[in-house]
Amino acid sequence: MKREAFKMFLKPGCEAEYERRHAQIWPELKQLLSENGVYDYSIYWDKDTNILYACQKIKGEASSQEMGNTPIVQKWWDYMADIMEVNPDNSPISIPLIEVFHME
Ligand code: RM4
Repeated sequence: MKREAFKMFLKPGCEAEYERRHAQIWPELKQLLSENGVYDYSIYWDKDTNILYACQKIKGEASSQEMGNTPIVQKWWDYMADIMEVNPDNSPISIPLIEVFHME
């Protein structure tokens, strides 16, 4: 098991919509993430900066951010692109974070 964390960037004024879409996350996306070993996955919003901090555990090889080669992830990224800062392929700009402390 690996722990990964990264930050993404929400467009201003989009927090409610971001939360609404995630409350209705597509079952097929959840299933894909789970089947590929991503679990215990949380995203936190910093209201002062609109930065989204994500943390997840990974039993497999790939993090959620490395699954853009699957149609369902790409479709989700396309869906989310209007409210997030994204790359040209609509993947969210994701900056890896360095773990400096962990306690079980
Ligand atoms: C985020 C972002 C991530 C995805 C989660 C479910 O807004 O799109 O890449 O793994 O949603």
